[in-house]
Amino acid sequence: NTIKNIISLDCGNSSYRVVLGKYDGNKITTEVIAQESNGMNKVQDYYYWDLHKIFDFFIKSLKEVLKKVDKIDSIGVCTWGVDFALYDKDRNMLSNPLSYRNTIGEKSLNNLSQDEKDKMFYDTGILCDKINSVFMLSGIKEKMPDIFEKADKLLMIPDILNYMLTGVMINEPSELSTTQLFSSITKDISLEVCNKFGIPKELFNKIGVHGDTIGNLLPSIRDELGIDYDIPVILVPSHDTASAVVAIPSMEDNFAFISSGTWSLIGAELDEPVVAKEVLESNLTNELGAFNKITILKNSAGMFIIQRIKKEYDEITKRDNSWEEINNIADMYKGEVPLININNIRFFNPEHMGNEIHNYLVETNQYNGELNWSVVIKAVQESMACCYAHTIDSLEKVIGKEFKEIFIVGGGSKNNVVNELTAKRTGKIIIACSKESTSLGNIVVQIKHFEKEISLKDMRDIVKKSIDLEEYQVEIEDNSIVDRYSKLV
Ligand code: LFR
Repeated sequence: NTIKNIISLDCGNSSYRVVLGKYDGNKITTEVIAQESNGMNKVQDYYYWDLHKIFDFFIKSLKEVLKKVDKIDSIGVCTWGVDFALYDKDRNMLSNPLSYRNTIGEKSLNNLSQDEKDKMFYDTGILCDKINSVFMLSGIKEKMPDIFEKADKLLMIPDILNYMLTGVMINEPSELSTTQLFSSITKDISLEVCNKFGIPKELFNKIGVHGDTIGNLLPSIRDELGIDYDIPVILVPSHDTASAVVAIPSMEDNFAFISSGTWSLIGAELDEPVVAKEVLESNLTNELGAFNKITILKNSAGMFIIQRIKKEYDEITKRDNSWEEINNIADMYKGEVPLININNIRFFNPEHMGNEIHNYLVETNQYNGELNWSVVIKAVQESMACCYAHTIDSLEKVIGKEFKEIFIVGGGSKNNVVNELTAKRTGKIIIACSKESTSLGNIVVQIKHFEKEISLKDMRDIVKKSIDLEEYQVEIEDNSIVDRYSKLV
């Protein structure tokens, strides 16, 4: 068997990376070739992403890959959800993509009545959420009418990178489902939602099929890389959550997962969306996963809060503290566990996270005194685990299945304190998978280009052979803390 060298370009909110996967016909070994931190740039009133910089990094990293292997066999792109850029008729990007942490779209969401929000859910299977692209688009329409009027095509973040690589404009379906302009029920653009917000459906391109080739690397990029053969760019599930879920080595249907990164996506994989009142009431949403599967999940704040705290604490202590040190600080606190609703809007993008949490704890009489980092970090860790337990409980009710185990994937799966607390609060077996699950999922889907008959189950079988799992299991004694958390949300 010859080895296939498969590349994942994986771009998260906190960092982006290029991963080389070597597939030998049986399993995949992965190597992170290069990684850089990502972040929004604030210019005047808005937060933007710098896609050109990310693209440049990708090309440089491909050069690094070519120092290690003779040939690159294929490439796939995945990134975070909801953000996009608009292109004019001449295919020029009209503005750098805005970040979903802008508030520009909030007004059009706040203007909706509960009935209107419910209708949008019943049309699309997607819960109305302030970050969904439909609201950002309405905001652009109102606040940046020139841009909106010139817009001819809309590309989501991974679609932009695919376009930069191949010159082909296509929309990938799992990423599209984060817009709420696409229905997970009909698996097509929702005319109802487009019409409601005056968004022309013509903005969308052809919707791609997972495993198909989008196009080959542009000749100019081939020249720059110094190669004389075609490299196909494959359409993988390019929403990072969808790719990460592919890399869950469960042999069961409808398994539960937490995809842990900047965000925590707490959910289960299903064959069909559940479009019912209970889903709405539990704040769950039916996103599209790989190969038309559904990932029913809650989109919760994740490591973002603790990452912000670490940054603030690093600034005060004027050093780069390790995660272990951060965890040890929390351990120093021995009093009653303080809790915050991690999804409270206050913690979405505050000026100073530590102060915001501290103030909240003081206001809710859970703490008095000066800002105490032990208390703050402890509150976040415990509240995350409680949020997971609370959400898994509603998920079990909604889909009528009790889970024995929960798979954790993504960068956050290496936080053993949160993993252990999650085991304690849920009473389930927690199985931590790969830190690079998104890339692994991206890579394993590309195998379809070489082995047309491969199924999703076969892909998971390959993943299972390729990674080591770590299990956490803890006896629950008193779990009233989860009830205390449930009262906050
Ligand atoms: C995770 C993720 C979530 C999405 C959020 C914002 O990285 O893609 O699924 O809701 O980022 O885009």
